[in-house]
Amino acid sequence: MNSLEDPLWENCRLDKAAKEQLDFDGHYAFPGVLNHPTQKRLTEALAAIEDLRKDEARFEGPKPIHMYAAEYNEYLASLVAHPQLLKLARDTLGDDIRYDHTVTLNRHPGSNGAGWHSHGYAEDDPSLGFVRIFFYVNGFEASDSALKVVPGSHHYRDAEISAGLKDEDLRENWLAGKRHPLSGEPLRIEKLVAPPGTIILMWTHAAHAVTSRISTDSTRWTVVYAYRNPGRESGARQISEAFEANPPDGAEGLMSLY
Ligand SMILES: O=C(O)CCC(=O)C(=O)O
Ligand SMILES: [Fe+2]
Repeated sequence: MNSLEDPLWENCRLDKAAKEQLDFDGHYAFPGVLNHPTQKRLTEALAAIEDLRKDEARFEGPKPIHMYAAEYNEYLASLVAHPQLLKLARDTLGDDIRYDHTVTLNRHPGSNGAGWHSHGYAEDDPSLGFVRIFFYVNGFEASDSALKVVPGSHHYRDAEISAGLKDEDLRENWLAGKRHPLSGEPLRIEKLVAPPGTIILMWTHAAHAVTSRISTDSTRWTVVYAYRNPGRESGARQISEAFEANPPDGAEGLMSLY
């Protein structure tokens, strides 16, 4: 299935103001931009990944399946080099980029969410960026598998906000005394909402967490595509040798580590 010509959205552009906001806060949301055909195809692809995960050992490809999701689903693979997605990544990172991973983040009823953490890349070299582009296909409401952020936290480029902290622990152990380096305001926790079809860009060093899935009758369907400037090892990279050797259409030149 080659989907490179099907638009993902009509209007989702990281203009100068949006880029400045992304750089200031560490994240930037485009509420409800994914068009309906894309929402439908993504939901089907993400449900197919969940089906495969029920019997993961049976499959020969790389594991865990949800962290190599593009390698298990043609539609997800086709988006790696979708021109609209690549433009968004290049408007964020500049021209020289590499693909890093496609991870599904589906959250079933009762899922526990995730405590506070950040992710790493080139902590000592701010010229090397790493952006994660989340597709919140059916969105989320406040307090129902909602993404929480700390605007400005990415400026610290701290990859070691220890995984799993609760809000109180983050306040006591990491936020205490820290200020936004540009505004001087104390750092604080913010909870986001996302209508269906929302895309959120996030610099990888931003502190984030996810609340539990409260809904009892529906899964939150989400997938993240990550891109970075080449230059360092990437601990997050999930690309098998076979996938690198046989990349999706248009992704030639994006797959290598360096
Ligand atoms: O599930 C989410 O919304 C975010 C999960 C997360 O922490 C991540 O992908 O880094
Ligand atoms: Fe995370």
